[in-house]
Amino acid sequence: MGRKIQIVTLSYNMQGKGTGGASGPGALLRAGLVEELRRQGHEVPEPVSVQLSSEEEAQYGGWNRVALAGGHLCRLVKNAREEGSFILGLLADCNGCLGVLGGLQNSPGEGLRVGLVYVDAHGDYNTPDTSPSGMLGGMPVAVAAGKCLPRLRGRSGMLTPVLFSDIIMAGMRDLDELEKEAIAEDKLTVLREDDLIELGPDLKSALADLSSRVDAVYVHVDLDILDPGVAPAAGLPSPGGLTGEQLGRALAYMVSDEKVSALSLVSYRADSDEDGRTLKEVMKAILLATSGLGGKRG
Ligand SMILES: [Mn+2]
Repeated sequence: MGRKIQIVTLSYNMQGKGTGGASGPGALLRAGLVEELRRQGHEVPEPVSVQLSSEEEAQYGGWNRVALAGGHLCRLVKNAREEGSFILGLLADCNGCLGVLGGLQNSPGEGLRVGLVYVDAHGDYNTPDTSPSGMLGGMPVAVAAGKCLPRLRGRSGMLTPVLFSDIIMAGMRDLDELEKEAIAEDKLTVLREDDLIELGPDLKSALADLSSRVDAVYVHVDLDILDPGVAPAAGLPSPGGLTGEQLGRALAYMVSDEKVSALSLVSYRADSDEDGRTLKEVMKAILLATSGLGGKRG
């Protein structure tokens, strides 16, 4: 039994359009993702893409471009939700999580309580005053949680921060010291890599608890959760991690919960995937994940 799946792409990042992680969405579509999803029995309309206007392109630069793109992403997600679609986001990087969260908070209706499952090798929980690098890409969960950069959060369409209690961090293996402290202080739910691989009891109970509290759940996946040994062209490579198959199985379990309304895969750097190995691994993960859509979890 299939679902209506709306693919939403975001091909902009801090470097501009279509390079690095922003090259991933187009490459996944060219590799036949839409056709594969239809073959699984899903109804898949033509993908929709974030497109900045020429005025926006002209002012595009710095962190503001992330906010502009986030606003567009929010509207695309909101529209697709109103049509009853499950959202499959193919996004340049983790900053895109803000626009997806915004779209879910706004639809259907508005002011929905949205939970976040954040699957990433990193915490992305730095604020400008804890970040060792100053990179915005290390902050999106902190922004979503209301700890910093409120303008960016608002421009991305978010009506309210995601509550600490409604955030699950899964599979982190590379954390900065102050970030680790903040995750503990804010009492975010943390799942280990093994919980994902084994679909362990902690994963199942954390998801069930979250799902029972919120109106909708967003599952965000930075593809650097994958082992760089099998997927070197994904995110910010860090030793360890999952195979595409392990990731796909964990995601299939998650999306079989009907509160899960959106799944994004981000930072596939197609332009450095010389042998196409990462593409294969990412496609495997996505198609395993979507095989979990449409059924009800027992
Ligand atoms: Mn990330």
